[in-house]
Amino acid sequence: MQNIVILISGAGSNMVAILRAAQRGQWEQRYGAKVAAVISNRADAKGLELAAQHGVPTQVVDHRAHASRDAFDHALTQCIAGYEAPGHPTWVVMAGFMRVLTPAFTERFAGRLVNIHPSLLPAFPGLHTHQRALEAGCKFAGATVHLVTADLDQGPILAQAVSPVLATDTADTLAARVLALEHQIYPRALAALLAQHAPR
Ligand code: NHR
Ligand code: GAR
Repeated sequence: MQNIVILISGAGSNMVAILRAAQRGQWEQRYGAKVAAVISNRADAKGLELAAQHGVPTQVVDHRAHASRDAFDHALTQCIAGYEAPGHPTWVVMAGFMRVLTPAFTERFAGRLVNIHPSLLPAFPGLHTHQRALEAGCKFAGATVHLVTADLDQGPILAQAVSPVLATDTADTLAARVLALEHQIYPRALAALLAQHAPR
């Protein structure tokens, strides 16, 4: 069995897209893969309720309860470790997860830690990507699925999707259009990873 642990901080719409794709695409049958848990660093994340509605166990690891980034990442690692099984790959899938992770964490899960970022990386790493793309006068924007390394938003690119920027766009309208693309490419990119590691 390949376990998937999804990390969220907020609405969880990418998480829902993944949960739906896993059901519809029969990930358990085809890849021996299952979403084992959803972990949020915020107790009030809307995505937690949605995960529960899908029958997925949820956990909260509150970053504010930890004195340092090291302490938070250690607690998060311990929580994820509860869903790891020896000899079975565990994927850690960041879906709107908003805490920068320490090198100790990214190395612990290297090659199995995936993120979706709302820009065409390497353009606009970090926060407020849509506003920055508008201010730069970009005619195209998009989203990137990438492996997470210690260097913020600079790990190997797995998939991208492109959207035109309209003259009438605000950061919100652009974000909504890009988000719809995220929901398409993230499950697809994950399925490709799972297929590569499926028992055969
Ligand atoms: N950590 C590492 N080491 N490498 C990456 O590539 C990471 C990462 C952690 C998160 C996601 C990223 C994004 O897709 C991500 C990639 C949060 C921030 C941030 O500055 C930046 C980039 C991303 C996520 N967070 C603030 C912080 O102090 C908190 C902001 C908030 O809570 O709203 O951690 O965009
Ligand atoms: C998504 O657009 C995701 O790419 C972005 O936040 C949104 C989360 O939405 N991620 C980041 O900005 C990471 N810093 P969701 O919670 O509905 O999936």
